[in-house]
Amino acid sequence: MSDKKVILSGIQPSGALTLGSYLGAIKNWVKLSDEYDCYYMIVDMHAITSRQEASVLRKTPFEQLAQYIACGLDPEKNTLFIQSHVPAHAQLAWVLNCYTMFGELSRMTQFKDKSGKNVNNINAGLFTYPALQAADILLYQADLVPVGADQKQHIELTRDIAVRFNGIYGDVFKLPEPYIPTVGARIMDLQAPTNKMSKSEINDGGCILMMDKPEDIKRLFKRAVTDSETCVRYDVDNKPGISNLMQIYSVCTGKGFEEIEKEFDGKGYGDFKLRVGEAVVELLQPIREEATKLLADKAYLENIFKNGAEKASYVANKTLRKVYKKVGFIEKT
Ligand code: ATP
Ligand code: LTN
Repeated sequence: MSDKKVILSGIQPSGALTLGSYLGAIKNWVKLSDEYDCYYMIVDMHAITSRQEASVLRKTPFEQLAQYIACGLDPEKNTLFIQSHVPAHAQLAWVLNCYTMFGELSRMTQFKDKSGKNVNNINAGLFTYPALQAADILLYQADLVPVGADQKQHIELTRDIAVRFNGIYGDVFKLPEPYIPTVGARIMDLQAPTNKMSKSEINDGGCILMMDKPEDIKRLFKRAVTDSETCVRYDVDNKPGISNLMQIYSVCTGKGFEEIEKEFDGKGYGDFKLRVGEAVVELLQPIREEATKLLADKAYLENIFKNGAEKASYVANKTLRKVYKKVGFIEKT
């Protein structure tokens, strides 16, 4: 194993990747991938906490992997794998469930959010979701977890669980830090800019998918909700639509908010929305083309999953063995 610091992160195959998944998470995965020893997962076990169509779940991970690679994650340098291919995730999750408090899980915003939206399927997996996420992270002794702002609370809980466990058994787990972008950590729905853009709740016209066609992307930006002023100015509370578009434009172009305000000074929202749409097309078009090519070679993708699971299992099992020993489980002979 290398002595580089370790990164781990994951995305659920609960739908097609969005501009939010890219700007909030994958962009940083790529940025950090040379410097760190990286594990990037497709968390299918987390995805089934909401009902998934099996025939779709059989395809989405391949699409997601093709997009990870097209974004710039080299499968030779990064360990790319499917969560359910590494049984240690489920095994450690069970143990950690026993070191995670009901009260802690009850306070998780994602649980409150998702259970509120889906009252007919408030299953136990949705409730204990953060214990599985903690297992994902702690198995690899990750230093850093690059995620969007919505996941900060889960990383904090992971640290609390690790501290509790280490307090009883000694230094078993490394304490991970979240790594959240300064701009783009919470991309909002284009039609409802006070809601997070989300792949499992596709609001009509509010969500940009990474594989959307250029003409569709431009059309959706043209229709994006703004406000009754005509001034491009950053003000999240009073101008959530414009502020969201400014965030998107800022991460796509590297320009700061003041520079953007100047660029569109005296111009209408129409011009601004057009430019944001074009900037997003410039960003996503090459990714879409590359992902489409990669997706045609299923055997290549399957092989990446196979190698990824092997590498990941090796590291994960080391931590799991240590945990089993510490809690007093008898070693299988
Ligand atoms: P779902 O709707 O299925 O719950 P999601 O669209 O919220 O999913 P996740 O799989 O939960 O996406 O998240 C993948 C990663 O992308 C996480 O690190 C998350 O914080 C980040 N992310 C997701 N949506 C956004 C967004 N709108 N803005 C910034 N980051 C985001
Ligand atoms: N809960 C995360 C996905 C996720 C994850 C992880 C992120 C599952 N396991 C481990 C970082 C590290 C989400 O984005 N909803």
